[in-house]
Amino acid sequence: MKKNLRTSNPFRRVTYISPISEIIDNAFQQSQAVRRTRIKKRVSREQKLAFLEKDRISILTHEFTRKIDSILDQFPWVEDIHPFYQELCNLVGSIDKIKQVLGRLKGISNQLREIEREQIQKISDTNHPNVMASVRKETGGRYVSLVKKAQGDVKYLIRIVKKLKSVPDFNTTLPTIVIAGAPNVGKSSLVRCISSGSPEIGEYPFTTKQIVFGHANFGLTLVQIVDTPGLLDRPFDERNLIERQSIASIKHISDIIVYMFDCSKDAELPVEEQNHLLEDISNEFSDNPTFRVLNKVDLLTDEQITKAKNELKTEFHISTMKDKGLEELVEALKTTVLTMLKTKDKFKDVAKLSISEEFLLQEEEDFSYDI
Ligand SMILES: Nc1nc2c(ncn2[C@@H]2O[C@H](COP(=O)(O)OP(=O)(O)OP(=O)(O)O)[C@@H](O)[C@H]2O)c(=O)[nH]1
Ligand SMILES: [Mg+2]
Repeated sequence: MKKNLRTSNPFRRVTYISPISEIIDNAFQQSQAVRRTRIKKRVSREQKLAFLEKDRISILTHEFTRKIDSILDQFPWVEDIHPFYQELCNLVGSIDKIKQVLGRLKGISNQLREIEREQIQKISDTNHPNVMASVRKETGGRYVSLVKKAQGDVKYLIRIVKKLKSVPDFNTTLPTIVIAGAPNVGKSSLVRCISSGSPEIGEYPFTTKQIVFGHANFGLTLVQIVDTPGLLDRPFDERNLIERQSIASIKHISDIIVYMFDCSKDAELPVEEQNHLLEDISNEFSDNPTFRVLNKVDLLTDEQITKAKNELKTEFHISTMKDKGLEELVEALKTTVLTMLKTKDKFKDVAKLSISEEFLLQEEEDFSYDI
């Protein structure tokens, strides 16, 4: 059951993609190692040579196709992967290009087998040892020039995997809370306070450069809490790759957004821009419930907090540093998650797994919202 719940990062199962130069070197080493071939009955010298050269060609073909097929087997079928990982593919490369590259590699693998058939026939058609040896050499030459055409393509796939392999796994059936906001507002600090995640916290902006997942036990279910890199208030086209990861997680994996404001004098982004950023996110990327949270209240006066309430419509006023207001925020998140478990179709499996009916009924009485 656990296995079904997990959507692992499909790029993690790519163990190794050999560069073309390595594929060539390895194939020739293997085929040159064939010095004699096993023939049971007594045959002429020419026939023995023919067997030997055919073996060398077969081993060469096997080594080339084995390595290229292994790339095709390991590389995820990009059309089937979760939209979140698809979007990340498009951030670091392009799904269309990946499909073209994989198609070309498949074509090369097929061509290698066709050439093998042709060349082996040529050896069968001759009795001259010199011709046999030159057919084998010619085969090697044709293979090398064919696979060299894929050099750039294979490098491209290696680059994509390198960039995407470190993206964490996530679980599509667990409720997911994405913590978003401008740089330095305290997103990572909040994730550390309320989940198992332990992202780095820094006094400087853009400390977080990659999405980090933490988990929290909300009693009824586990939830995923996602720390995201800070966003600036600017159009999508102008965003860098780091910011685009945040947007991808808001767009594809969030069920709830916690948007954090920093109104202290150290705020990285003016308050108006923080507010505008939130409007942009809500309009463009998400219909999900969004919690407006003012952090660092320990640095603010009561007047400043009231101003934020009025102007930014902040609903929660916390200090991750002084552990203020966190309980209220978590309780509100729990309530929203509970509603989602009961009403959203996508959580029906996790709901079955983690909630006993009895407990649900009891919870219904405790909470004052309509189903
Ligand atoms: N005074 C005060 N400082 C805080 C509070 N929460 C976080 N900070 C400080 O704010 C700075 C930024 O905190 P982070 O949690 O790294 O902020 P972030 O939003 O994850 O930053 P980026 O990853 O760079 O976008 C750190 O120096 C924290 O110690 C708070 O409630 N009060
Ligand atoms: Mg951070």
